[in-house]
Amino acid sequence: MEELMFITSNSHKYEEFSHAIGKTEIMGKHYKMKYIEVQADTIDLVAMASATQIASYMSKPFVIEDSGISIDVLSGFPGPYSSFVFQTIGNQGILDLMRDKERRSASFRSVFILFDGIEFHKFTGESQGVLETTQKGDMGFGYDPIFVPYCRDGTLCDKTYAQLPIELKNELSHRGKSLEKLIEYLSKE
Ligand code: ITT
Repeated sequence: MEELMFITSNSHKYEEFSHAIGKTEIMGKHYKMKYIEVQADTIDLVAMASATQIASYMSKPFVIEDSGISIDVLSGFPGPYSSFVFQTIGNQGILDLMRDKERRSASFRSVFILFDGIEFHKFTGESQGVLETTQKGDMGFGYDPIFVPYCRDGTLCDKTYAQLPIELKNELSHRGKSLEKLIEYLSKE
């Protein structure tokens, strides 16, 4: 199988991708590039618009991923604006917005788009969890220190994503789930 290019400026995302495909025959390649993201109301639309734009000048197969966190009590904020919000107010800003909020449920969504040279294919994953009241852990990236996921048995984990090594985060995470579907699809090809 040809190398599969993952176009992302985010090395952590690539590392998670790399771990997930590690046990398969898929060969990955990191194409580190920040492309201009179209702003849209959903993560799915942002992902598809970005892939379409890149495919207009890239004829080789590639994948891109768009992801974000949605906080229920804030009506889904920051959702597709997750990157901008992280760069501006960051985790402490989110914790400040959530101060005194009893309802702390949130979810991550990951959307991978595969361009196979002809067509686009979409693979999605979600993970539910709750927001911590303080930042915990130093692994991972972005909102990982404030997000406590649910474990496979349906109980709340006792750790944030930032306290889990990549293998464990991948078992539970939105990206782990979308990657599972991508890998299943590619393995059948
Ligand atoms: P790309 O070059 O792939 O676009 P990016 O980091 O800008 O890299 P996104 O546009 O998909 O990625 O932005 C998603 C933001 O949501 C990201 O910057 C993080 O702040 C946050 N995020 C997404 N997945 C996350 C995860 O697994 N853990 C923590 N934060 C995450």
